[in-house]
Amino acid sequence: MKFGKQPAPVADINEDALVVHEPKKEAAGVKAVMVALERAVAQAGVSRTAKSLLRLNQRGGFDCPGCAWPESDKKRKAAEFCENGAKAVAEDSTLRTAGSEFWATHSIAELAGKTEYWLGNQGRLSEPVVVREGETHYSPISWADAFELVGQHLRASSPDRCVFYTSGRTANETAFMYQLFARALGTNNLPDCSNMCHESSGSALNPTIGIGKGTVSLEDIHDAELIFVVGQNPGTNHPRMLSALKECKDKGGKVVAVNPLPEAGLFNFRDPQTLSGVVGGGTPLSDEYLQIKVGGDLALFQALGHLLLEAEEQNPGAVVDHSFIAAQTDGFAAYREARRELDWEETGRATGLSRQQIEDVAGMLGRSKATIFCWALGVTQQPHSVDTIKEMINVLLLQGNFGKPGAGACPVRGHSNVQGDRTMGIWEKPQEWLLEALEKEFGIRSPRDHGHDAVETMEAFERNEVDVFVSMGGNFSLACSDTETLEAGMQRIGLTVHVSTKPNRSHVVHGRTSLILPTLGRTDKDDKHPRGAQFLSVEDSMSVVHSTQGRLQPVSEHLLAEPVIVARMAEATFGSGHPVDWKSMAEDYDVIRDHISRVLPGFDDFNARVRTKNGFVLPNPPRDTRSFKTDIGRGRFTVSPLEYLSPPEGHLVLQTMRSHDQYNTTFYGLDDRYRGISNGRRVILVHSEDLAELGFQDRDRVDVVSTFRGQDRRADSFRLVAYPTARGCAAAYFPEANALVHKENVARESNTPGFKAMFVRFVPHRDDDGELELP
Ligand SMILES: Nc1nc2c(c(=O)[nH]1)N[C@H]1C(S)=C(S)[C@@H](COP(=O)(O)OP(=O)(O)OC[C@H]3O[C@@H](n4cnc5c(=O)[nH]c(N)nc54)[C@H](O)[C@@H]3O)O[C@H]1N2
Ligand SMILES: Nc1nc2c(c(=O)[nH]1)N[C@H]1C(S)=C(S)[C@@H](COP(=O)(O)OP(=O)(O)OC[C@H]3O[C@@H](n4cnc5c(=O)[nH]c(N)nc54)[C@H](O)[C@@H]3O)O[C@H]1N2
Ligand SMILES: [Mo]
Repeated sequence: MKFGKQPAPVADINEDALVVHEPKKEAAGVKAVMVALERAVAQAGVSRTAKSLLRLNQRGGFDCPGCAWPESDKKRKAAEFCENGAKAVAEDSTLRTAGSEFWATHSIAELAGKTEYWLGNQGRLSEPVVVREGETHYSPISWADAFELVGQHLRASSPDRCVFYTSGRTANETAFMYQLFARALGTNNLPDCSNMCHESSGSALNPTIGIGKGTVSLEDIHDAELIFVVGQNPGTNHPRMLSALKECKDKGGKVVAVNPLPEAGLFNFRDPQTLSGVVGGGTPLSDEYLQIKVGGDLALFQALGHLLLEAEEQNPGAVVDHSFIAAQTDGFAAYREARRELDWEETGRATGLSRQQIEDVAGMLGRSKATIFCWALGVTQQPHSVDTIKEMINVLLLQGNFGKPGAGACPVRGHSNVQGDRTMGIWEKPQEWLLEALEKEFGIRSPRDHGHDAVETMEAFERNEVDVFVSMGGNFSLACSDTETLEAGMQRIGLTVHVSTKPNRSHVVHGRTSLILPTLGRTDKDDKHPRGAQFLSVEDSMSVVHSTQGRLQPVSEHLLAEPVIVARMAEATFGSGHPVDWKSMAEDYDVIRDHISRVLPGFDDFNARVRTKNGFVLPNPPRDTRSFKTDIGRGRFTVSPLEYLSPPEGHLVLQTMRSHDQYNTTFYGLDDRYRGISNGRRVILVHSEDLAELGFQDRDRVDVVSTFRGQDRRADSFRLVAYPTARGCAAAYFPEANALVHKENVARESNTPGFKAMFVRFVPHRDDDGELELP
């Protein structure tokens, strides 16, 4: 293939090169565009960059692999992209490749000593490779032999000992085939990244509003009178959301940010696509900033509910939407009773906020006739996350903020198709109707027992209850909690199969036999089919389903499309005569969509509607008809006891978050620009007064110990950095700190790891000789 010279390889991270600057107070601007273009050109060259960035999020182009924030269907800007979307595209379209030479040069033991930054930057995987028990290096294998190996292992095992993980970049059609494969085999072991992400949102929303998704459209964001942005860092993780917030502000709306960290994107946004954003001062975004303590949101929303009810009592009819509550909901009386009294002292301890601050925000809520709560991982990854989100729903129900313009619940999803994967049936706890529909459509027998979620998968590894682990994208060993336990478990599995685009840590802490199967990415052309080029579809955070089609020449001729890989794994496992026609689906994705249209509600006429200009919106009862399809047919108020995180003496509460230069476990670079941290990642951000109280200084090198129910976990050699976070709270990067998350530290009901709920203490770092290291 004639792509010219490969970009130069990268050096690994040198933590001693850490540089710390003042955090920024504004996001985006021209700098963002410059950084994005520079990175893209370095990885992919000028012509591929031009081709890919111009097709990004355009009609007939491909869906940004960055995040799940929707595109506007009214006006798409010529360059509907953000800095981090462009970086995600550069990652995908890079000209670097990691082929047989790479795997022959580096032993697995050597690769296990590299950071994720180095591994991912080796480039796109370009041919299938295998390592068998006793071997030290991966070596090439033909596709046919690779599939045969998968088939042999799956046939030799029993279905309940096989696990099929999905990362949320997987498109709808692939996801549908993949869950069908698992169920045809006989298991619901379908853990996914959602288990570690917004599972708490689904667990709270299904019983309260009857749907596990958000209830707003992009227009609602524009039209809202008041938007809360809770536990979310949109300037980095959903940069296009800033344009939507700006539009809301331009129309007179107000924004309240709730976050222990003063994230730049919450304060000021310079839209790089408008002149004023380039030369002017930008738009101030948040009208109120509540610097809450980590884990304090349940207390905050209980207090807000209390104050709204109090205001209603003083001025009946002014705040509470009684007719909506009477007609559409259940449980209001019990909720009102539970929120009648409030312990302000305890609320202060839990939130770190003053009564005045909370009253001011309650006043804004009381005056707003159309409110949206947006939230993300700051509220989904704590023991009481499900209760927190239910409490947010209580406050929305109280004012009737469903099914009217500018109002609703907006869990801002992560991976670009994580919501679609769930719609397609990637779930370890499938509902009966889905299993029946699959049986009717395909003549298979679907298993009824619930399968393993992500944390249960790790526990099953530990108990030697897994023979085969198939991973459709993702990087499970670093994404989940308790890294050491997880990696030890993963190495006991008989066969691990990774369908991937880039080398990652999970490839080098593999099962006894391990396959890496390279696949096409979002930007790649998928045209090796009897009926020509095929396209796929995705669903965004606001339930809009639309097509996605890459246009770039793949970097290697040995890549297969994901639906083809699933079909061939299934054929190798089931042999001929299986009731499902895998081959037709792999050859023509319309066949998959026809099946989907008969199995899943809301997908009638899928093939025609996905070809329309803006795709189509899935049914959403709270949004469409103000109705709630819960078991009682009504929206449900709930009562939760107050809960927050109280660390033992000498400990802080540690949250983990993303830098501005990473995509989950993939690192684009080493510049967390808005927070002012660059070149190093093993840092812990701590308030300067907490540092002083604990007897440490800025830049001290420490080992970190987390404690959970008397059991410690440890991660060595981090730098403490004085940072204006909320008191009593600390922050570190995901995934460096995942080793500190005890496997049993999870959210109740959703079983999501407590990635933002660790109790940690610091001990001065000792080097290998036991010498105390001087900072
Ligand atoms: N560029 C880029 N984009 C991404 C991703 C990426 O890695 N890079 N990842 C994608 C994925 S999969 C997801 S799920 C999303 C994640 O999007 P986010 O949820 O924005 O991700 P995090 O970096 O985990 O940031 C969590 C925020 O919550 C705050 N927080 C922590 N604890 C608390 C708390 O107790 N209360 C409150 N109120 N706030 C708290 C943190 O300070 C931080 O600002 O982004 C998606 N988009
Ligand atoms: N401490 C801590 N841990 C966390 C979180 C946190 O906030 N804190 N967040 C959690 C969340 S929200 C999530 S979503 C998970 C993420 O967990 P995962 O989804 O498992 O992880 P990623 O890092 O997104 O996966 C990256 C890998 O996906 C592969 N890949 C990329 N694009 C494609 C593609 O198009 N096809 C295929 N087949 N493979 C592809 C590449 O090989 C790359 O190495 O992590 C969770 N873990
Ligand atoms: Mo996520």
